Amino acid sequence: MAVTDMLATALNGANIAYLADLYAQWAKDPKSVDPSFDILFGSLGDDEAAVLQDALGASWAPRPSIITGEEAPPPAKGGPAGGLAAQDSLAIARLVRAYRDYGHLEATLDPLGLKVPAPRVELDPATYGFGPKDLDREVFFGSLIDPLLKGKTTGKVKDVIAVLRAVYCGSLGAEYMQAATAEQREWFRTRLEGDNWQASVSVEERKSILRNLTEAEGFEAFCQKRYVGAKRFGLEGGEISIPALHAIIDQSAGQGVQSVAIGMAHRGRLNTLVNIVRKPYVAIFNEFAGGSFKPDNVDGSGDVKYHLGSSTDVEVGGKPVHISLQPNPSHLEAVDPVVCGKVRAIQDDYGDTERKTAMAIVIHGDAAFAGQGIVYETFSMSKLPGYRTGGSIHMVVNNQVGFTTNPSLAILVFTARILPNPSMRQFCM
Ligand SMILES: Cc1ncc(C[n+]2csc(CCOP(=O)(O)OP(=O)(O)O)c2C)c(N)n1
Repeated sequence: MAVTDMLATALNGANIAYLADLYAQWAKDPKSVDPSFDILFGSLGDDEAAVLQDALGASWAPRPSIITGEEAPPPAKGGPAGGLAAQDSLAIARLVRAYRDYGHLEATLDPLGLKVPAPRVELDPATYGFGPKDLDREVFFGSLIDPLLKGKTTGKVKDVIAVLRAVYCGSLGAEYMQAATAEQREWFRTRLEGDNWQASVSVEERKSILRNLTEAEGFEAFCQKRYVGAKRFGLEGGEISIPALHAIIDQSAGQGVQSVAIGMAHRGRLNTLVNIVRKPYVAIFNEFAGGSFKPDNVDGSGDVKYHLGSSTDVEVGGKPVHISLQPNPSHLEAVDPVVCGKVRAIQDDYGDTERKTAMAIVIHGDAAFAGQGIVYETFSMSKLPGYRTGGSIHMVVNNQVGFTTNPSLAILVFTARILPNPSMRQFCM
């Protein structure tokens, strides 16, 4: 049986006392248990291991051994109770783990409400033995969800669920448990569950976001009214990407980035050009009228305004930063490796082996991201010594349209392409 299946079947409440005993034995000597349990315990995540550890009680407390049949000493005072409470603890650990794994699948990510996420059996408390009447029951969860419940070690099942839903099932979804290292997973977890990030936006920052958003929306509204019917690949619905780009550039400049190279296809390019790369409005509007702002910059003839690039020097927080948007042909995502290559060249030029002075921001359309193999090829190159750039920021602008592809079909293409194993596909979707 696969280790994951063993976990699912063996770690149920009825087995907790036996498993906790076996786990203690294994912790002392991994070879003293059946090899299948050696594999099982070795593969446990931090959450399950912590609960088994808690189920054992304090390390100094005398306790019975189910396995050796030794006489049971009196129950230890304080700490987690045995029996039913231990079953609850294990069940709540599995529920917490399920929210970290699958919570994003019930996140309300569609502002139009076209796609309402179906309830997942993994997130149903009943799956873990908590029926409607059990939700008010106090359970012991130790430090499992610190600091979500403000350092508490016990609480009601419904309160645990409420804080988990607030983090994982709101308008922000986070899928991170498949990250390769425990350090990466913990980085995401502490930020999502630890930081009070929803409240940490100051009034000044909110005003700045509103200003950037208004500029982005104002530009789209003006073009729509002034150039009716003109092909412009508007950013409608994705205007938030403009304040997001400002935030990313501000943050990066604060950490020493001197050059930001942006790559994107046509959607939102005009808005990015005026609001991020500061291309003069007059230039864009001249191009709408059929003119060319810098004819010498355009190779060949007849290239269109939503293919063109531009660059500028700005000051961010008192530091000079060069921002460039690379031109892109009609071929979606073709610019991705180009922008990463440019960043690498700048770093080499600066003699920057730490790869901290230049950074790529690659903006994708939702359908193009799912369908174009060049995206994955570019990701793969990030690990090659001759090509790595120290990390790029990838932003997917999901306007819920992919030409003739609707978003749910785009996701199918995406999962089928990169996750050929059906069980993993299930995990991702
Ligand atoms: C390589 C390539 N394949 C197909 C097309 C045709 N095409 C143009 S736009 C588009 C849909 C893009 O959808 P999405 O990535 O969601 O971007 P958006 O809808 O925001 O423009 C397609 C398939 C193309 N331009 N380039």
